[in-house]
Amino acid sequence: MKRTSTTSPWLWVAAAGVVAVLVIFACRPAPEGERRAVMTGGAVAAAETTYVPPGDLDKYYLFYSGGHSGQIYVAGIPSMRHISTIPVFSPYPATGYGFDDETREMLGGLAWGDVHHPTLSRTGAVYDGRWLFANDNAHSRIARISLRDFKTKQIIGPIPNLSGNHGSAFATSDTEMLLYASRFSVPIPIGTYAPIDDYATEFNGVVGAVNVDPETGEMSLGFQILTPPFNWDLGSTGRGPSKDWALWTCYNSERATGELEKTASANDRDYAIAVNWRAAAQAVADGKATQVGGVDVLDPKDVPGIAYLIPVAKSPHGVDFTPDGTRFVTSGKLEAITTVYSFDKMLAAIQAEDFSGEEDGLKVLDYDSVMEREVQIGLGPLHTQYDDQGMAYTSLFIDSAIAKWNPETGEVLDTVPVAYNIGHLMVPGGDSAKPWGQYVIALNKLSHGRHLNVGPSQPESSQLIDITGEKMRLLYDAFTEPEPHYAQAIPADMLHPIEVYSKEENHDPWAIWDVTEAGVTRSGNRVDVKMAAVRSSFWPNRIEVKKGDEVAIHITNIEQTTDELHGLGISDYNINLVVDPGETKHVTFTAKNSGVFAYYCTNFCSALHQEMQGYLLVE
Ligand code: RUQ
Ligand code: CUA
Repeated sequence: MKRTSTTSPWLWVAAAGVVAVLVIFACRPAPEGERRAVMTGGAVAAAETTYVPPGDLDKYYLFYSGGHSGQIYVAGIPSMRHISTIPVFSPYPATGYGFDDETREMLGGLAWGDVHHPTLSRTGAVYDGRWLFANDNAHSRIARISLRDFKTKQIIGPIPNLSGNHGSAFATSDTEMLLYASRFSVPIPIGTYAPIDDYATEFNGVVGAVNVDPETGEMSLGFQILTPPFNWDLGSTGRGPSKDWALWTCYNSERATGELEKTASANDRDYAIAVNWRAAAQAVADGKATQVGGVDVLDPKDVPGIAYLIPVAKSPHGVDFTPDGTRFVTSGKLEAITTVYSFDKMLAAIQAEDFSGEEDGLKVLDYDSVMEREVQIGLGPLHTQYDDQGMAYTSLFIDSAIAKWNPETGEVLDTVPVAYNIGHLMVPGGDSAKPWGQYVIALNKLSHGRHLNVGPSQPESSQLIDITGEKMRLLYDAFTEPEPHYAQAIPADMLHPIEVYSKEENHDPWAIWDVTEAGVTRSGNRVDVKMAAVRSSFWPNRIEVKKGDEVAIHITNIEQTTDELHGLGISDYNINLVVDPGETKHVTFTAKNSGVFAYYCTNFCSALHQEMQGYLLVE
């Protein structure tokens, strides 16, 4: 469906002006006075608040996305110390991730992903500490990490028909589904060709759902809803009264191609899409979907009532439900307007068929009927989080600040400068029905001058801010592994990770628990090695094979002692396994180079760690 363009030259000039402002402000260092002002609470008081004395532990786990590093980083709050790296979409030699058969297969031959939005599993819209999910913007995948052992257990995708899995992964109230939306529109199924001139009519976006098994967390393909070729951005899942709904905002409702910086800002308003995912799932169950690219796809033209469009301020960057699920908030990046919408009003407008337009079968709800108030909180408003008192915190990219405001009155209560150009912000539980409040973390896009100079690739930075008082108080600047996007945090006492894999739960058929069971068996040119690792030797400590053999090493760390890891590095064969206590791992490879190759333990495990070695002899 083609629409006539409303672009006028002066709008382009206006858009270019805003872009210029963005560029100028993006590089503004904080004046000394400002820097001092944020420390008015006193450096000593701030230090005391963040100091975790030796022997003490942090209060929260912080999980922040590593962007195109493909990883999730774990830190403690309030110390902000980086304590662990969870490899998700990229190999990580430190834990052997991506080197053993199982994780190599899970990565599917891809060497990176682009993690933006980790989401903690929830029950009744409250974090339950079972799983952490994360999206891959680059290859349209979603991963599940178990918080029992902080390891990636499953990667689903590339999800069919989905290009740019950015508006993802968002868990529904009881983690029945993970919802996603396409950032890019393409002709679907992926692999279909259409000329770019047909963008408005032949390209499509999708919003969709991955199902999550309530017991095991296993993800499976759910359904998709066809949308016009808008660029979907961040979303939010409802809770309480709105728990069957989810929303995403879009940019480029103009359906422009090329030079989006100008052309995609022509319209006065963009849209949010409100999706009744429960009604959509029911429509699929009722047989109303068509299979496209191997997924059930619903066309809103044929299935009314599953999705609606809502006008939002120009060039928005996401939507955020309030903890009670009665309101949702969007902000326009190019207009200093944050809009508070009423979920009840949205339902009433749907009931009354209060529509102001239509786009490819999607009815557009009348803006004035759905919104509750417009608030001006600062320049470049992006994302909003909530505390335990019902107050909202919005990141202001252009102002380089966080504003605290009351969503019920629209009153701005406080603003704190950040360094610099904040993207996301995160309050523990701030996207759930139960925010813990206490802190907000500013995930900043630029940090210049806040850390020691390490050359052109400057350190990334996050800032910890105390929100327990009326005024926000900057506490701490923390280095953040690149590329920080969104984060999640959960009280430390809600997680109880295991320390060893118990022998009883290891059902691997190749596992051995006594060094006497170790050995090499051959059948044809296949060689299987049952290997045990225990302080401070490998059993066997020599493996004799012939050039061209297919070799499979099945290694069990037979220790049941905390922190007693062993690694298996094989020189010149690019093999690097790390085996936790009680764990069995497998690596299969072709012995393609003849010679004698040492293998050794990579994790310092005992006084005789250095002696923990062996030889792979390839004849
Ligand atoms: S986006 S700076 Cu990738 Cu989450 Cu908003
Ligand atoms: Cu085992 Cu070092």
